Amino acid sequence: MLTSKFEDLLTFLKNKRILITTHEPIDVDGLASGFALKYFLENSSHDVRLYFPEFTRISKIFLERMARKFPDHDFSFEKTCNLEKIDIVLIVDTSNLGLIKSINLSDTKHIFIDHHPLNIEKNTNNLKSLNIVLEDYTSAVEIISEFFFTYNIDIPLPLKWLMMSGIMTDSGFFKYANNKTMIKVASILSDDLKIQDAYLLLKTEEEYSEKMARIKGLQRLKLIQEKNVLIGLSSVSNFESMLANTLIAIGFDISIVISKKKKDPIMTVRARKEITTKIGLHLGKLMQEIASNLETSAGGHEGAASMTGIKDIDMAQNTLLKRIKQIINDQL
Ligand SMILES: [Mn+2]
Repeated sequence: MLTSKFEDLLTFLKNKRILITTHEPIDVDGLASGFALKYFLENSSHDVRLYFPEFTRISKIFLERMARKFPDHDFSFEKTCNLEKIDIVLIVDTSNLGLIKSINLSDTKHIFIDHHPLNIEKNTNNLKSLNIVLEDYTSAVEIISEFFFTYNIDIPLPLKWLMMSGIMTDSGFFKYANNKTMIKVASILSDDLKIQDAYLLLKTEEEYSEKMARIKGLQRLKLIQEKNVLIGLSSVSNFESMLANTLIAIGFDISIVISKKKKDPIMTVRARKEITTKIGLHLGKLMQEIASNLETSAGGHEGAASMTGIKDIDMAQNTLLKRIKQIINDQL
């Protein structure tokens, strides 16, 4: 099945000018997927550009370390892009155009290669039949690695490092891994890529601002109990995902954190696996449903999702809380 999808895509891409990009800011999986796909397509003589406008702090540090470790590998990419010279955009690690803020891709033909639930309503320039969206993959770069395995293309060592790192970060260092993840990992690891070394390359010290955000977020914390389900609400100006994860780590079943950043407010939500399974909650889908009513965009997985571009963030938080309470009361 996957082979025929790949065949269709590669046939379509022949002689086209291709741009690869991902969500912004770019995380390690997006970064790894972009570089790996660019290499694969260049290796089969395609005309490819890679557009990376803005990284997360961790992926920026990671890329600098990779470039130092492998000075001969080509880690080049473009920080600006001219869509006039592009025939098709391949979007990796997201299927939500709302998460690509620096350019407007809605008027350009594009294809998604992603592991999040598909989000393409009102989107006419998406070539739907060519999308490769596989939700049972823990990272996008695992899907990209399938191109190499399918066509028997050797993966250069620097790309193996990128792939391992993408898989490790997106699987929460294997906490959310499934059997397929581990089989893929086994086929990527080699004598010159040891898993403990990959950990070291991703390890970063927490910054002062990050610690402050966590402490302030905990000071503002509000506990809501709905039928023994513990929900934590808080707000920070930055590091909302980190705080949402912290709340789950300290014992909440569900955490909703908002960030009232001046230009682009964000709401992020997390839930424990036991609770999503128990009450049939899919945060990615629920957030998309709420986002479509608020004319904004959202995306994510079963246990983690976020929404951006919200006009009234307090109202969005209340709406989400109300819907979650409703689901809890219906199911428990
Ligand atoms: Mn990903």
